[in-house]
Amino acid sequence: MRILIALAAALTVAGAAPAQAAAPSALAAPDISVTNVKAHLTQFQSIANANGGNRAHGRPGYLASVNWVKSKLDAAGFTTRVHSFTYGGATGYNLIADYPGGDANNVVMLGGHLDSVPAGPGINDNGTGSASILEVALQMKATGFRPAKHVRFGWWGAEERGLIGSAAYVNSLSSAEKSKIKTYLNFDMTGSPNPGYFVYDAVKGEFPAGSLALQQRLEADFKARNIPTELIDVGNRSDHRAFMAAGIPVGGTFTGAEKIKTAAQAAKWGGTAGQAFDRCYHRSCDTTSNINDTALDRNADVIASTLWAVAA
Ligand code: DPN
Ligand code: ZN
Repeated sequence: MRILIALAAALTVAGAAPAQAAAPSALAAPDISVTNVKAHLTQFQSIANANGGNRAHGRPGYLASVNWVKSKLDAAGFTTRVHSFTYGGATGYNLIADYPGGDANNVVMLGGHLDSVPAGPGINDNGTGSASILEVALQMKATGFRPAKHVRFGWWGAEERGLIGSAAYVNSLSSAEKSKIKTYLNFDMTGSPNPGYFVYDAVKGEFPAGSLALQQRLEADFKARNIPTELIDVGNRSDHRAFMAAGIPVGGTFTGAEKIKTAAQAAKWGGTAGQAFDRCYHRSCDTTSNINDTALDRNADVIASTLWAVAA
């Protein structure tokens, strides 16, 4: 028995040799805790409650959201900066956070909008994407991830006013800085209460070359978890637009907004046919009650596994 174990151990070591030769960045992505993501959503809800019920551009709940996310990232060792712009007579803010290290000429960027509409706290739209990329960022540090590429995160202001903050950020970059960004992944509404599992359609969206590989990566990461997906033509409806316009490959996931879930989609994903993916879209009821935990969890895990693969 002992000899067999020793032999098995020797075989295991021999078999493992190629894996050991792989870079540390090839380590498996962490399983993102939905409990942690939901704690961030609770924080956004508290910020809205303390600031007139919303986190909208030009309102105090927006800047409070920026400052809170920034404090979490600063504590984890990210290099953060607030990029200001003006829109509609108010100052807007993007939060940019760089994870130290990696090839500065080869940047992977993840982003989502942090503002809500004035009607409500914006927990699904887009507390979810904001909280999920925040937790993924914190787990990079917690797990000691050392990607070969440089990783940067963006939380965008004034998306709800017409994709203003992300456009201001991209327009603020020199052409040299833009050309260093090789990938932009967008996460806007990832916990819809009657969820679908959508991946941005690179072909129908006429995304820049390189985007199809990102679409396929996201699709594969859902498939690996046995989650069926559909492609969706998101057009110009979120912050990937400015990056697209700059020729940067883009991708993203989405769990649905005002559109109605079909019977075929309900058969595939569960939930309620004939009802919107998010009945509280842009309404005061977009609170912490307006979240499907499974969708939130699955998307957060896909964000992490895609980042670990793309930035490796
Ligand atoms: N951009 C979202 C909003 O803030 O209203 C809605 C949306 C997200 C639509 C992603 C399509 C795709
Ligand atoms: Zn919205």
